[in-house]
Amino acid sequence: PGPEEEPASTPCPRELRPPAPGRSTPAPNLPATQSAALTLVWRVACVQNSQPSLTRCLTSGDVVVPVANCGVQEYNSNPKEHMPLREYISYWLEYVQGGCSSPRGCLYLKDWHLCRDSSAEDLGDVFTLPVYFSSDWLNEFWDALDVDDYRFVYAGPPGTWSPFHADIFRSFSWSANICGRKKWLFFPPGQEEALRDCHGSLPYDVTSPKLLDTRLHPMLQHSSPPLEVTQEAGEVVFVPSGWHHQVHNLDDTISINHNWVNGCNLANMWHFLQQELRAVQQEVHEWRDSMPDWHHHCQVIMRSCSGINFEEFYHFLKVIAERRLLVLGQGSEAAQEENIGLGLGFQQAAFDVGRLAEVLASVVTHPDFQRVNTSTFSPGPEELLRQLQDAVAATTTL
Ligand SMILES: O=C(O)CCC(=O)C(=O)O
Ligand SMILES: [Fe+2]
Repeated sequence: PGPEEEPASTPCPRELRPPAPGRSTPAPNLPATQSAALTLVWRVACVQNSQPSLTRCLTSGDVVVPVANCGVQEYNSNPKEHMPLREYISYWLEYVQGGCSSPRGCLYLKDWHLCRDSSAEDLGDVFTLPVYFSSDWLNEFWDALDVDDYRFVYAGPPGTWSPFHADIFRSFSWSANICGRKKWLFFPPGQEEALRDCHGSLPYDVTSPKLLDTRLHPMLQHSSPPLEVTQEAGEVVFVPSGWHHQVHNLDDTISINHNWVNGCNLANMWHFLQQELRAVQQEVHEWRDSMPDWHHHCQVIMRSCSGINFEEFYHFLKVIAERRLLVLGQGSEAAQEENIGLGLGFQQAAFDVGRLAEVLASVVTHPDFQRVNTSTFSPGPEELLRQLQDAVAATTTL
């Protein structure tokens, strides 16, 4: 769909249905917005709690933030630079005063790790996380290692936008608008295939008139228009796993965005990692027979392209699994009393262990995982799988 071809506006389900704690049936993997009580509570908490952190950062201005230039395409993304927040804010004012134009281009503060970079001891001092989003294994994993996080702040004037993409590791994301509105264009998993150009590449901008060129985009006639959602100020958008999307800020907009993996999309992540490895293996296929350690090199390349390899995926599973086994080992009452497991309780731990066991059972039988040297892993993959399966058997008999 190009600018002349206005995409059909499909009504968005205005009900937030991410996986709720303790549910054994996962919620549907569909986009949703929430604007009622949850958001109100969250907004109040966010505004109050952000006083000592976000506002302090905004006023201190010395903090250095990542800024993308939306007017310059670099592969299917935008080049980023780092600048003091103060400088970005004066750019922003100048851009708005100039009628949404600036000789410096269209700059977007994005992927700012406010929580990681903040001096706050406790995430709760930065903002309050709604319980619906609290089963968040990526952040739980990084917090346990105290290295990184997948919690971001985005801020930019009208006209700033994020190019077409699906989220890292096929994670969910959620996006909460502190102020301003965003227009989202969503494509269900698989529908991005019809948007590929004749070289097999996905588009950078799905609203570009270039997509109307049938020689360049021969499969476009088979595509459906995107699901279009306008996210109002104060609303939270749930971004389902594997849905490609493109996002445009319609106003001066500040949002908090988290990437998010848990028992409901863990299998999607594992599926994605297998696809990524296959893509790497195809790319370097011609050296398979002549290169010693070809399989190991594929894992190295995969890590640098996708951010993770099979060994690290096992480590991720292990960290979460050990924490859930601890909750189950304490018994339901003790776990609830002590509020271990991020306050999600015994039932959530039982659900998570079931999903971990399913995915780990597939990981240990994968031929490329069997090539990884696991002799120093503690516990080893088979042992961890046995512990998980025992825990599943014990919780299903309760
Ligand atoms: O708000 C944006 O510009 C992009 C957000 C996004 O892609 C996400 O939350 O997954
Ligand atoms: Fe995204």
